[in-house]
Amino acid sequence: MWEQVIRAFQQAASANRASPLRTGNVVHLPDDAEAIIAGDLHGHGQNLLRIQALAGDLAANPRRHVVLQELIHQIPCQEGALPADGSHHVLARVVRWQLQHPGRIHVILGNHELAQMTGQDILKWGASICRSFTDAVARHYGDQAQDVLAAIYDYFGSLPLALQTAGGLAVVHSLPADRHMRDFDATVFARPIEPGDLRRSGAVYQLLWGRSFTRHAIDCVKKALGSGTLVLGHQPQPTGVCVVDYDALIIASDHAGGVVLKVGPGPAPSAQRLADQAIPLASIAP
Ligand SMILES: [Mn+2]
Repeated sequence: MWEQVIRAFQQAASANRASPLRTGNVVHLPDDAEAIIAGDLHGHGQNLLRIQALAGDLAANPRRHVVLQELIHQIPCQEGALPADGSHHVLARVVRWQLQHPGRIHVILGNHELAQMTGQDILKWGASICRSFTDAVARHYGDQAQDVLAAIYDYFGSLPLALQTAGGLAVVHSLPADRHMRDFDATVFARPIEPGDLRRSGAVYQLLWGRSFTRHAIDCVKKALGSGTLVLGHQPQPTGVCVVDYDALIIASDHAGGVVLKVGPGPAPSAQRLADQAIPLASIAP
């Protein structure tokens, strides 16, 4: 079983790196594509099933693509309630889905995958959620856990930073904080990622960890990507969706009130229009 899992992560990582839709660290969907776009998933297996149900038969719908982000780490909602993290199962299901439909399921990099693969810890209520993930992998894979983790981390390293539709709708996990805008290197979308980009002062770290979503940051990332509207994750959204400005919104897919977007070909809709048309995951039978 572990050999198959390792092989799946290796194959998916190779496919991510060699994707014909990818330029630099951005995936560009074809002109006629329709996209189902999810926010942070955080190991929510039921919501992954709902997204898969909404995506339906991808073989019979060749223009349909799916965009996912922040797959791992189940986040405790109160002190002392760190859940046993089953998110590696959700991750493995996504990777199998990717391999079943080459070039159709796109996962973009989130700060939780970055932290997990680089050993930068994330603490919640004083407990390490990165440790919780490795413990769960160790319990499940025993002696092979280190090899499985190495394959998972290589897969994380293969993930693009953003995805864009032909109409200029871009999906990116987060934006740099205002205090980093002066030194943020926006060429990171187009050039090879260096180890320094992943460290605290690096461009990938800044991009994925910022929380302020200011006008300045939105404009900077839109300009770097050449995009019209940004779909973001990262910030928890109790109602599933939050309009930041006319051209930026946040969605979340990691709880019972989460949503997804379904976007057709054509010019990127406004953030408000996308929010109005967001699909509650609870409305989809898994
Ligand atoms: Mn995040």
